[in-house]
Amino acid sequence: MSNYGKVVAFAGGVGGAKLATGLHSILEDGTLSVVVNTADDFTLHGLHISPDVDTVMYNLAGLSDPKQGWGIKGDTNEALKILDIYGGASWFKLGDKDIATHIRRTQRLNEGKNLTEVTSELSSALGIKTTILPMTNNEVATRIITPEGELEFQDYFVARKTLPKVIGVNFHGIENASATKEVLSAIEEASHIIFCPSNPIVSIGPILEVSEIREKLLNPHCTRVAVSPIIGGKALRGPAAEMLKSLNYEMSAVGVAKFLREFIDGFVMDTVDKQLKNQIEKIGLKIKTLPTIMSNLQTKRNLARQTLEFSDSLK
Ligand code: FO1
Repeated sequence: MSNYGKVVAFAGGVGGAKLATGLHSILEDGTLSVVVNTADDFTLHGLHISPDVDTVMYNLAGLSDPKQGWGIKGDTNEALKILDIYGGASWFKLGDKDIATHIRRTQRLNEGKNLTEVTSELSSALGIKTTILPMTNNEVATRIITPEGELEFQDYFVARKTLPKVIGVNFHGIENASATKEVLSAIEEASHIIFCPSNPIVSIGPILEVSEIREKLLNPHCTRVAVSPIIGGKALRGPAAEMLKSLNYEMSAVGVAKFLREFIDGFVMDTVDKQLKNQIEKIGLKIKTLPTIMSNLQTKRNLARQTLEFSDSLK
């Protein structure tokens, strides 16, 4: 194992969690911090749900449902069935085991702990040696602007299956969101910053909109590399490609590179996109083409190692 010093990864949901798992599995204990989007967080059944934090946490703990990428493997929906009988919301599939995480998180928040402290308690209890850091302890809520009006993120993403056309995106509360001291010191101490292949608009976007994080990234002291979530013009999962298009970016790795250009030095994209290399080099980024589909632990580890080697080569 080479020594990469301290590494910070930015991640949102499923794709981000996969590369975070690869990094977690090849780096020495305690050297990786994963800064996670919390703008998808919401309250349901009186419980504080942090979907992206949990997706990263379950993946790093080896507990994640391999098919969905989110939730806990082997989980059941018995509680939801009873909630449905009572007339409670059942559109957001909270598994029986998963509900324990939301109950405990909500309880500890109500007892006065902040989201960073509670996340640390939960992930330590699951035996995770990597630091999982919510991007902020303040409330931020992604709202999707559509022709029928503004939709809450999970309403758009899960209840409406990403079908409404996206006209714009708004991160409610972002102006008042402070970066935590834990996130700022992790960035200050990092030798490498890796942008995992998460939706650039609604997963990485909110992290970059936290002003103190943004400022730190714009005044870099280390190398910053992003991995494209768009392969051959499509996202493996979710609406990233369509969102880029509706916000006037190319619906390809080029659109992702342009969206992130001021925050990164290097860009990793899939080998199927190698013909886009010149276009991205023209915007001043160094490029590496690699197989980026992560279907098992070995491919997650390979992409993590090759991305860090590339980042190291940019020093
Ligand atoms: N995604 C879905 O597509 N349908 C669901 O019912 C759903 C439930 C769910 C429960 C807990 C959790 O942590 C995640 C869950 N997700 C579900 C995933 C989540 O909506 C997305 O992965 C993110 O918010 C987008 O990054």
